[in-house]
Amino acid sequence: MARWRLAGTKSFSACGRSDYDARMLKVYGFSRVNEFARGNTRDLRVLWAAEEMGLAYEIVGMDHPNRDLDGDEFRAKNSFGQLPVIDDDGVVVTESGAILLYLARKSGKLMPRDLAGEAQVLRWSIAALSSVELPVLAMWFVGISGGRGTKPHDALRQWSDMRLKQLDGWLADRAFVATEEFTVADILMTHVLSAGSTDQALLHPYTHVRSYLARCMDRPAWKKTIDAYSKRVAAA
Ligand SMILES: N[C@@H](CCC(=O)N[C@@H](CS)C(=O)NCC(=O)O)C(=O)O
Repeated sequence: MARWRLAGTKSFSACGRSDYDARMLKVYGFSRVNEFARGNTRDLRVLWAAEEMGLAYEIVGMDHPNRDLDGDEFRAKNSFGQLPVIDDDGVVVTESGAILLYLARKSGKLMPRDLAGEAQVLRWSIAALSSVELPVLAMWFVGISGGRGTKPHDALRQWSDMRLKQLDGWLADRAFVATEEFTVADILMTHVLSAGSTDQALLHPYTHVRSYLARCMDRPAWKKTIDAYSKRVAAA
């Protein structure tokens, strides 16, 4: 149910049709990005969620090396100049976690409707983006900045390892991280754990984490999302 166009263009190229609907959900995602980031970018979280939810949406393709994210029009939507961003008939939301929670509430999918169930999804969405993503991303960043083998890098490895061990214990008797059903928290946790910025060697000791990842990534909606992304997004 996705259509796409490039930023700055007015008509859509899907099937050669021009069926513009200003009110349709717009997902700003990469159309071109550097080789390392391609396949790992956080717009995939939103695209995966939209696919799971069966939403009709249009992808506005942004060319990162062409500095599409630096333009005034885009900066007015996200002052950090980053993707993903959505524009849902004038409701602009940035931050992948906030976007997924917004779409879940709006669609009534991938999050229970009762307060207690919703609290578990909020809890594990924030855990994915703070308790887990923070140390693994910091470790990656220090590593690529020349810090591999240094004390700060070792400390970040220990911090990451501690969180993954704790997560492994939590997942020992659970199919999904927040509730008995797959939710947006699983999209966030799966993407954090599987992204190129997470050293995959860190996951080796943790069999529950690895089987959880395999279970989530085996979902048809993820396969469809990454397949379409791979065809659409060019490497720079
Ligand atoms: N906390 C943000 C991080 C977004 C982010 O890091 N986006 C990256 C792509 S994965 C980006 O747009 N990078 C381009 C840049 O910073 O120039 C989120 O979760 O949405």
